[in-house]
Amino acid sequence: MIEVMGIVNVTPDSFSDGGEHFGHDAAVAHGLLLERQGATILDVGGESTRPGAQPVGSAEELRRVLPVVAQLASGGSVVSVDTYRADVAEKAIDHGARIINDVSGGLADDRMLRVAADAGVDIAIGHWRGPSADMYAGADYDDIGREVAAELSARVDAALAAGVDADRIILDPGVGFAKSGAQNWRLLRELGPVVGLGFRVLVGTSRKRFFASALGEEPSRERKDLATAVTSVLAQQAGAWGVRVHEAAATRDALAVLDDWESA
Ligand code: PMM
Repeated sequence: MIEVMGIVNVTPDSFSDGGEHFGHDAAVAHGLLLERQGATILDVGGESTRPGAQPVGSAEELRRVLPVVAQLASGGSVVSVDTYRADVAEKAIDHGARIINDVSGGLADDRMLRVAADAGVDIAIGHWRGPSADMYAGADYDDIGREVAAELSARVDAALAAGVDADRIILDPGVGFAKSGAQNWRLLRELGPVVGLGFRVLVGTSRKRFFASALGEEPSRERKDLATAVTSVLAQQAGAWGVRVHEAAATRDALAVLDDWESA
């Protein structure tokens, strides 16, 4: 079965009642819940990278994520840090993170790939064409599967040149990053060129806006999680190594059904 990366957001919503300490405790508790549901990696992030989101700055990001990374890692969880800032990645690694999850693939901070190389950790390199605030400006493709693979391949070259070991590289097609709804669907159908690059492939569809074409404008979380579980199955069939999800139980169940289907 493929890896299930559970999303642990440490953003102001999780601080909304009871203050910061409560926010950190709630995030840790949520991470442990995701593990009980079957998550094998916990992805801790302190800044939203959704379209239109505004950056928070590294001091604030560190304040949000470090205590959560430290507590989950010291309890034995495999922790990744969802950041495009090299200093945040570096400090998170010092606090026990074992994977850098950079949606920009090192493009947002030119020190990132060296941080990954020096620390000898895994790095997930996302397909990215610019910051969240204006990412749709780059949503223009003729042959999306091949273009995304070619751009990821260029980031692989940069990572190798920075000294990252090839077997530390994970590639992510960046669903929702500089892609329209229809382009996301097309990319998921055309994961072959990305998988064909020969690295582990991580796919993040969870609760994303592109489900609106299937589910309508404001589906409930439950419906989005069911849709996410379906795309988790399809991603595994397409050759993915892992999926990144907000809710792990539905995806685990769906993957278990797929395992029985495939092994029968
Ligand atoms: N998407 C988001 C954030 N981090 N990381 C990876 N590796 N892949 C993704 O697709 C990805 C990510 C944005 O979605 P969220 O705000 O729901 O976490």
